[in-house]
Amino acid sequence: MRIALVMLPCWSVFTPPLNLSYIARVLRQEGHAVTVFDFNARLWRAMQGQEEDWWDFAQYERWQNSQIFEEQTLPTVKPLLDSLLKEIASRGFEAVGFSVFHTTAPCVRYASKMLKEACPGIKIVWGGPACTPHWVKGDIEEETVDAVVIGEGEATAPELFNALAKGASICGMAGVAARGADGKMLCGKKRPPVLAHELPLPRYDDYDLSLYRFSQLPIMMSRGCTGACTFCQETVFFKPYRMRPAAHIVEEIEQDIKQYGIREFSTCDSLLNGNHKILEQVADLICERRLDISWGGYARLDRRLTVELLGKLKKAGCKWLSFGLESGSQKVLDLMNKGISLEQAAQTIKATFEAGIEAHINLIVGFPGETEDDFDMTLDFISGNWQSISIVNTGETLGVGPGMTLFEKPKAFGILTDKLYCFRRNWTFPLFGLV
Ligand code: B12
Ligand code: SF4
Repeated sequence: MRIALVMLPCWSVFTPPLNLSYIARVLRQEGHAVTVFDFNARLWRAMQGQEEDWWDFAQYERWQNSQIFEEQTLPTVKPLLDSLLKEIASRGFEAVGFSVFHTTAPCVRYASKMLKEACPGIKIVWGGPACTPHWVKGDIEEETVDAVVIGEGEATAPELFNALAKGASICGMAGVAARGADGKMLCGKKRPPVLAHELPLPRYDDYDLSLYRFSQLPIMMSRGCTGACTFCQETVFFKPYRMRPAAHIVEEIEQDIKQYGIREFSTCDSLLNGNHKILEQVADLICERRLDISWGGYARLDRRLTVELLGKLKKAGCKWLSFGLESGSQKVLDLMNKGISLEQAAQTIKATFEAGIEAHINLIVGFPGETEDDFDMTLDFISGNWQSISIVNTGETLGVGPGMTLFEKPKAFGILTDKLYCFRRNWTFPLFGLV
């Protein structure tokens, strides 16, 4: 089957997308003719030079909020976007796969409708972290999309596209949500977790690597997380936590250096230190093979991140670790089910700094039950540990979405609004002093 895989705005322009690289490889293994289009990066480049960078953190609402997208963003980007989409429409693809994040969703909806109109018979497939049954139901029933891959895509996508190529039924296929005979959404059962070390290594020959903001490549050493924070969807999406064997990770790093001459890596793990033993082996192997690389990533404030291990990570090129501290109030951390103590958090941040690795911290504001006093404690934690903290990512107010415990059991957290299904802006919950 002739398949186009497409990334639309707005997603990170730091590196080529890892998800489409994995999906492209497994589809090619099945004999499909796959072309990958990173229209996100191409649009970003084409729009350089405007006053504001619409790919900047502060600008995501332009892409994420459907109303703002349609009324303000689309009128500006339409000529460019349409010319890119025409590239797909004119090349006879039989199916198009889009990667859907909350930040790409309005644009994906627009492109899906446009391509269906321009190329009757074309099959539209979505996959990505925003694709939960709850969220895609309307799009499936309104025929904006023919099939949605729910969860990890590497096992589902080959079976799905093989069936589409044969004109076979996809209804009820594991890992797929599609329209049933009655026009209603039907979801197949969940698939077992993907073992990334059994997959072909992702490649980046499809991309113009000069387009990206940094000369970096993505790499994912593990999938999932060992935590179960009540505001996080991660544990539902990539479940359970699994880390690739160290030798397999290092093989990918060596391939990327050899193939693309790039020595800087952007890790796509939700949790780098879910298996401290393998992480240490990775560091040892990188040093043994003198790979001279740099990298950083998300980690948990865990006491097993010892001074010794941090020293090894530093030698292996780790430049920064980004920790989900979230709050300086133990009460709020417990409500979040973070599983960390503030004392341990302070120790790990200090040890990270002393090992020569930048410690970044991420905060969440507006968790149900958080009061102004709790927020003051967060400020106190930062001022008490500022010498060891390199960056404080303030993020935005708490968002609530499918998969999160907060979403599934809102009443348990005193959330009274029924307008939960939205990210950040629209929800009507007051910031402090919650019920
Ligand atoms: C690394 C990362 C970043 C980095 C990206 C760096 C880079 N290399 O470019 C940075 C820090 C820039 C970043 C920023 C943001 N991020 Co981020 N990020 C991640 C993280 C940790 C990894 C992303 C990744 O590459 N995953 C690996 C790939 C393989 O997984 P995947 O994309 O889910 O793809 C699989 C499936 O979804 C599916 N699939 C995906 N696409 C397709 C397409 C088809 C056709 C098919 C069949 C299947 C399929 O198959 C894939 C393989 O199994 C994820 C969490 C996670 N572990 O995934 C969060 C995550 C993607 N980020 C998220 C968010 C919210 C953001 C921000 C909006 C945060 C913010 N407020 O600023 C920004 C948005 C960036 C932007 N410009 O638009 C959310 C997205 C939620 C959602 N539902 O959309 C996630 C899921 C975290 C979370 N649990 O909340 N992020
Ligand atoms: S530690 Fe991070 S990735 Fe893991 S469940 Fe908590 S917030 Fe999600």
